[in-house]
Amino acid sequence: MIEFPKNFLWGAAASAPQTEGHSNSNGKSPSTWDKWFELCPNKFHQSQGPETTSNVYEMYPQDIERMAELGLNSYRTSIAWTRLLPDGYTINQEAVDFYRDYFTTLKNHGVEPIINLFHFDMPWWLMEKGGWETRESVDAFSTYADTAFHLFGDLITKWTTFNEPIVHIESGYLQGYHYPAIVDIQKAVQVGYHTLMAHFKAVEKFRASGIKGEIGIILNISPAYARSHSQSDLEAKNLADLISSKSFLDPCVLGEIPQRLIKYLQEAGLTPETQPGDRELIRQNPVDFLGLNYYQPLRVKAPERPNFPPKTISDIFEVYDWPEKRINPYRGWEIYPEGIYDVAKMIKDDYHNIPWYVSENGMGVADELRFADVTGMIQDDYRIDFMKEHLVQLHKGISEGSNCFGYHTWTFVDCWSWLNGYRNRYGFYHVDLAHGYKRSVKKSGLWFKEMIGNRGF
Ligand code: BGP
Repeated sequence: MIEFPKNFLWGAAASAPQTEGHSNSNGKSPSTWDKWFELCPNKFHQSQGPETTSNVYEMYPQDIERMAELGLNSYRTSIAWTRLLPDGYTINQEAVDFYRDYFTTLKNHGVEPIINLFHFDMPWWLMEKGGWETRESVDAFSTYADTAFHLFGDLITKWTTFNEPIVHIESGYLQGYHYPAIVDIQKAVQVGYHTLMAHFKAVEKFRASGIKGEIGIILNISPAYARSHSQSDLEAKNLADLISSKSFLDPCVLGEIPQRLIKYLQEAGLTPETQPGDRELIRQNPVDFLGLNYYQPLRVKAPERPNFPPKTISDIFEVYDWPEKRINPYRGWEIYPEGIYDVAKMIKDDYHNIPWYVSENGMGVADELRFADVTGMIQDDYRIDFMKEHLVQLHKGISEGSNCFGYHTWTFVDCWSWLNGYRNRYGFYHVDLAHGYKRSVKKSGLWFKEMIGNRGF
């Protein structure tokens, strides 16, 4: 039996654009996702777009009852910037009423809301001006953040600024997965820098507001593991960690962008445009806590043909296909529970053991209805095994002193997944798109309930 601490947060995570639906109505303006879908629906799995997500906009009261029924004591979702401030400064009263009631209902059911401000959903009006490429985005985001703090600050005690900020940088400007889907390393660096500054401006606004509560950031941490102990593979591993993890972890927790990263960008001629006072802003606004999303490790090797200055990520490090890896074939991600222990240890040893929680962990599987039993319940034992294995490793990290205060899975009800639509399902509840988004609990949901009741298994 492994037992987790009392007051441990048990819950699930989601985001506004992936669950709410109603993305082109109720006063909301388009995000890049809404517009990209309108322009290129064929890019999206089965042409499933952001308008048709799980209809949480209407169904949140029943979903929250389901959360309470499973014993969740916390839930993370996001506010849609484009719903709250459709043009960037005018408040949409219908959005205020919706979010206030959503968050109040969560609290009334004993489910603490953890509220995030940006989950890949850049407003289209701002994207037309260059999005995170322009310094204007930093002020626009801090205006939005400040508005949210004042409108909902009496209901929320845990805020986060960004979910996985490295993803919109890499996916949008290096890998072609998110709008604008270009490959331009210079722009990627500038977008990254402005995102970072937007985070810090929002934290500064939060501190200035005097609102009670804590503020953090949610980062996807895929620890890098080198193919071999050769100097070039180890160098690739260090650069991978520097770019994908430390680029945000160090400034957000330690108050400084790593010197090694600054030097690397200088030598490559990739230094972003900055403003006087930026360094001080970073230094003075550390986060109170971290949310860390862990799905998979990052296996790396030295590039076959190193290229400096780099034009793409693979000029810096290449992904290594480890022959012994276990894989989730639906999502194509390696399953490596030990990684969560390494993350726990890293936070303890390198980030002064700041309070943190697992803000996402989970397994996306396609065609889950084939695993339904005679009653129709999906027997997702693979998901239970996945959670157990990760919880064992997390427990080990906590036993050795890592300051982890919770575990959230991705996700509660099946949700829409960007370009993959509803192909891979992650939820404790199946969502039947053909029958009014009807929810039905999976075996993993019942297992999670029992596990929460016992504080372990
Ligand atoms: C995380 C994102 C989520 C979610 C999840 C599952 O990186 O924060 O938004 O989508 O991954 O990934 P996917 O939906 O791509 O299968």
